[in-house]
Amino acid sequence: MPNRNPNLARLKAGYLFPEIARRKREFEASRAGGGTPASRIISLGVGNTTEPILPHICAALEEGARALGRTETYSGYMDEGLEELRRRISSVYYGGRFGPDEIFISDGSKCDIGRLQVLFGSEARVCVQDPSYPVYVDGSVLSGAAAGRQETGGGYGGIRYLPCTAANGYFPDLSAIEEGSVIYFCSPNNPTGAAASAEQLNALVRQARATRSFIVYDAAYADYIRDPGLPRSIYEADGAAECAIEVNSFSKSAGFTGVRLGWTAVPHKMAYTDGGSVNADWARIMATVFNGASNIAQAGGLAALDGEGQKEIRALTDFYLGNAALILEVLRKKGIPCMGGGNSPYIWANFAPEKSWDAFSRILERCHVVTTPGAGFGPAGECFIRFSAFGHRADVEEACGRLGRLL
Ligand code: PL4
Repeated sequence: MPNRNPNLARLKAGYLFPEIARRKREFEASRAGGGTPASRIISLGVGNTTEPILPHICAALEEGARALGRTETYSGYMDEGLEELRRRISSVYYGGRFGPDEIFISDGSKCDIGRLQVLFGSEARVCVQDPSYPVYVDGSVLSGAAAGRQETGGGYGGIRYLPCTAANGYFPDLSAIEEGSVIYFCSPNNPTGAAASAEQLNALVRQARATRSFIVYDAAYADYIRDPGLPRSIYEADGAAECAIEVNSFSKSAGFTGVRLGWTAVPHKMAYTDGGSVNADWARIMATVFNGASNIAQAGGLAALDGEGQKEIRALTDFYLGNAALILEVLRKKGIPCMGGGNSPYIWANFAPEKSWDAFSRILERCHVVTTPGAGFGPAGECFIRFSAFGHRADVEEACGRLGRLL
């Protein structure tokens, strides 16, 4: 029988979010036998949208489904995605600077992050913000990036962690980036909520170019940016089109977490050391391992990018930011140092010296509120808790009341 892929053995522990769900189930089971009437568990844990898709975008999804039921409007595989959708993405997010063949439609940004490592192979030097969304590290480990290289400090078997802490304003020391690295960078950041400034992104791009590195920029929360001075895309930095891929999605902006639609921008200007085109390789990979996003989802995506759709995105993200403000307020009243929330749906709260999983358990047991332990996002997340602002308003208010009384 075949051997197990050794990269699977290199993964540390289970994937974060199923582990949280497991601990929640365990807690529910433990109190079920206790006989004490218990309040409902509320989740401020996983970043999963809760509010209905707004009417204009939802009507387009409905029409997209109906179109499949008529001969004259039926469509099958749409491997590369609707050209009009790719044009609108370029226009709305990138000022029209990219042609449709530089925008690749996908079934969500996580899926593309998982596929992107194929571009760089197992020899890639990977840098990640610490803390960061676990898929950058786990996806790289699965692709073998951690297999062939010795740890050179602060890393995870060849993956270099760039600490982002209060001491450095949640922006990493870029001098740690080695020649020829693949740098995963997320802004507004999950989990810290920090949104990088224009100066910071310019510095990141300068360093990437100086070290002949590539940036994989995750802009999944760009639509939460409210500060008009903050960049919404890596391509606002000079020279980024030569060194940066950007992933984004409709998940957190339009509520498409279950619909599944995203995109990746891969500019023609990006070239490897040997001059080969990154765009051509990405087109080849996508043509080989991906069969296109759902036609229905793309109909919804088109609507999300017109005037009415953009208003709905603004309203939906405003709603979640309203939740974030409530959570921030109660934590600050409790004297817990925290950040994020203003340009992001996440609040990053410092419970030091209490360890993350201990704080997670204490909040679950006392308040019946599920959170996400910061240690799950990397070593620099230890002693932090991430609160997600995705939830119905009544639930968030109830959770905030409990945090205020019981924490
Ligand atoms: C739980 C920085 C959430 N099961 O929906 P997608 O694939 O377009 O977006 C996924 C994604 C991409 N980039 C960043 C993200 O934070 C997310 C979603 N993260 C969270 O709570 O951190 C949902 C996590 C989901 C998962 O594993 O992704």
